[in-house]
Amino acid sequence: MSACEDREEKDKNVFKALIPKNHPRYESLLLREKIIEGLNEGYVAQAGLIAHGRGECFDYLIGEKTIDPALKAIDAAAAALILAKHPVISVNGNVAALVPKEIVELAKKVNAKLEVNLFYRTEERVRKIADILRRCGADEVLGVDDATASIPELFSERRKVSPKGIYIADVVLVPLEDGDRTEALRKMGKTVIAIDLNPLSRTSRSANITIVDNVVRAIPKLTERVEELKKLDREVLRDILRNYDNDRVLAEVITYIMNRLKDLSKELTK
Ligand code: PTJ
Repeated sequence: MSACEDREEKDKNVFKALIPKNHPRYESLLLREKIIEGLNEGYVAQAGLIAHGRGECFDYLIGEKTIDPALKAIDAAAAALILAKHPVISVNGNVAALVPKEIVELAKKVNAKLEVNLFYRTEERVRKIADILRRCGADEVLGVDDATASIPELFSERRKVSPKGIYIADVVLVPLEDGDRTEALRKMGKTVIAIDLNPLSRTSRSANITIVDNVVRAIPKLTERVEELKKLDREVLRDILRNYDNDRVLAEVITYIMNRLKDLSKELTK
């Protein structure tokens, strides 16, 4: 049994023993446990817990499901990744805790490189995350000993990137990102795909394509769409990208939330 399978066993047994299966918030509590476990094992940043809580709040607002605007963004993201020459998937602590196996699977499907890139970078966390990805089947993980290049005009630890990865990438997938790096990557001429539950964040507003959805739903759906869209002509994929308008999609998310809240408020007062 590989260590990745070990993790799955652990999820099934330990977490499920802690949280009663019939708990109405079972799925959500399970995700919390994964983040807490990552913190205890030393690869999730303390701020990762706060980021997760913010994500939970926005997930409530969209009804904890993948909404139509996110599906549009997923299609555009799949097209961009398939068309990319040097796609790279950036991995941080929360992603390693929530979707390690799924992110490796997506990377394989689109021939993308996996690179560990952390806001709260420590060499110990980098190594632990790389180790998790390898145990989940990654052949190569960048950003460990080779984070020798620098993203210009970026002063956080996130500036440290691999010259074989993010530095030369044309398309970068950045789940749970901070706005600064998204803007800096855009300035370098890269196409940035963000996954962020907060449609108002600077990351969401500055990425080329923003999937407003939980990474635990978005990554498997993106892999599924990649499989389907791979069968299409490249010109059709280019059309999907040409017709994609990120501001419009973000506006649709906000409208969706407003309408949902109006409906919920009506229900309470009828
Ligand atoms: O592992 P490190 O050191 O790189 O640190 C990672 C965190 C997440 C702590 C760091 O990047 C950070 O501080 O991020 P922010 O600025 O808090 O932004 C995180 C964004 O991700 C917020 O807008 C959250 O709403 C969103 N978010 C949180 N959980 C999820 C999420 N989006 C999608 N899926 C989630 N599960």
